[in-house]
Amino acid sequence: MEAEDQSDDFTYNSVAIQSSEKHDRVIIHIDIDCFYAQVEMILNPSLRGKPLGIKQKNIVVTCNYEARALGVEKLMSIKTALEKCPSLVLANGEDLKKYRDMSEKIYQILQSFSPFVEKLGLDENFIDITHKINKSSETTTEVSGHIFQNEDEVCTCGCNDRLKEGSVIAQEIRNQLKAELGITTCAGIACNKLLAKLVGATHKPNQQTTLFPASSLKLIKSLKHPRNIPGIGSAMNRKLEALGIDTIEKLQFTDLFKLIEAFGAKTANQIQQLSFGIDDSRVKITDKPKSIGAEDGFPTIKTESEVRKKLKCLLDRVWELVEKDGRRPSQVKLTVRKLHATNHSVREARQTAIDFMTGVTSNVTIGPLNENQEKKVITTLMNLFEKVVNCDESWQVTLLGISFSGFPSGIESPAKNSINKYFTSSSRPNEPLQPPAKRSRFDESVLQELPPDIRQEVLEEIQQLPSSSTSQQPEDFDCPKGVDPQIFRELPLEIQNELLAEEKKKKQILTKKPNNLLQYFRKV
Ligand code: DGT
Ligand code: MG
Repeated sequence: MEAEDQSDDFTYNSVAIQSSEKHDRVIIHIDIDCFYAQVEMILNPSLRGKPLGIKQKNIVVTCNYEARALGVEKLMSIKTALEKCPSLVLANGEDLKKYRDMSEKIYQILQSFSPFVEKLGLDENFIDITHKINKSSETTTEVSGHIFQNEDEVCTCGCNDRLKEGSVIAQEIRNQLKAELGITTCAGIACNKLLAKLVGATHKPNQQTTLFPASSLKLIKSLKHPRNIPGIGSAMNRKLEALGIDTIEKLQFTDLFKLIEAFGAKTANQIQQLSFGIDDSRVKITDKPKSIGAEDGFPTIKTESEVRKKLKCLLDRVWELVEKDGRRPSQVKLTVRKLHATNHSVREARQTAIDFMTGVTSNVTIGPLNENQEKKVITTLMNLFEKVVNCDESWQVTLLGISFSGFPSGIESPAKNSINKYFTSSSRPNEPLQPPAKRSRFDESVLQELPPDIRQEVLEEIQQLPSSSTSQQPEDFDCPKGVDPQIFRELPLEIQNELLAEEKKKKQILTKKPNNLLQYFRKV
């Protein structure tokens, strides 16, 4: 396409593509300000007001805004950070537990505003509050916080009023997070996830910004380069650059067939839509993890008694997480990394059923392991160990991991499952807990209040919930090979996507199948 043709086509194309998108949703994206640093300052208020960096190995993974003002940046080496800011105070951020705990508390508060909360890594959440917007409201609400470059263009579908109301709810959510947890956040309010995330980052820290759909192209074009679109990771970006696509506008106007050749039809369509700010992926209710575990690496271990000792420490750590989760596992898995004489290491895992809580019904919340139960788990794990390592010969291991899975399905643990919690009627408190027919305990009146398309999706989701407590849930989710799923789940989403993109690339080389756009704005 000739350069001089582009502006006309741009108007035509963007209107054509935009008109295909409805503005009927109100989505809030919440991102915690300098997350790890805030947690450290909350736990140790004497750090407040000082430039603070959080270190993992030799990197400052994040820093507070005082440190940023003095030139420290996220992911800077400690050496450079200290050169920039000699007064930088460093806190060790290698134990993620405190961040995980705070993340969970944040999630609980968000869920009290809407059941439609999607957690991204530890510090980001999308909340769909469309069903909370008062459609009959005649009073014009003022926007709470900033408006992204509004030039009084008003869409006729009423979205501006809905988004204004959304901004008031976003402010309430952020106020509550501050009041209850002392944590400050940024929020973006828009009619889809992509735009909410992008607009939330335009005013930082501790601020919120609303985007009216008429300004969405301005926002997306302000990103300039396709790599700045969430969901376009480095692998995809390299491919785009190889095609000469190095601006958002070029991506918008590249012939779709050219993109299809490179990425496959689905991905090609999605990335071109994203380049116009269109994202119809819905807020996917975050489910409980399918497995809970931890791994520990070390120089070498050569005796069974050392293995036993390590497993005991690991079990203490992992069981604390299982207890917090509240569901009873029925499977345990042991992962071992063996070091061979040739100095190469191999990971192997074995899984088995555990019956150490026989007699406890699946609806009962679990507690700490007693001595007998602990012994039983360790014996089970040692049996698994002997399946992986031939203990009659000499051996060395450099990593051990324990993970529990096979949790009861959501339908059978209503108090713990977000969607169940929301839709379970509280009007029949004395009804005995019976194994329900699918959907039978969902409060139909709440369902009726939802917009029809969301209601349909929720109903489909409810139908898909597994109903057997004994069936073992699949362990795998989208996690690259060789990466600890627990750690992977907690990485920032951009990094998850990059790893997934690399993994996908490897698979494609093997299978020669077309590419797909990743997890980020996946339509479920
Ligand atoms: P913000 O949102 O700009 O105010 O600052 P943060 O610190 O909240 O940054 P964000 O939202 O990108 O990431 C959330 C937390 O995740 C951050 O506090 C530290 C951790 N994190 C971010 N990027 C990386 C990374 O590349 N590696 C590791 N290990 N952790 C990271
Ligand atoms: Mg953040």
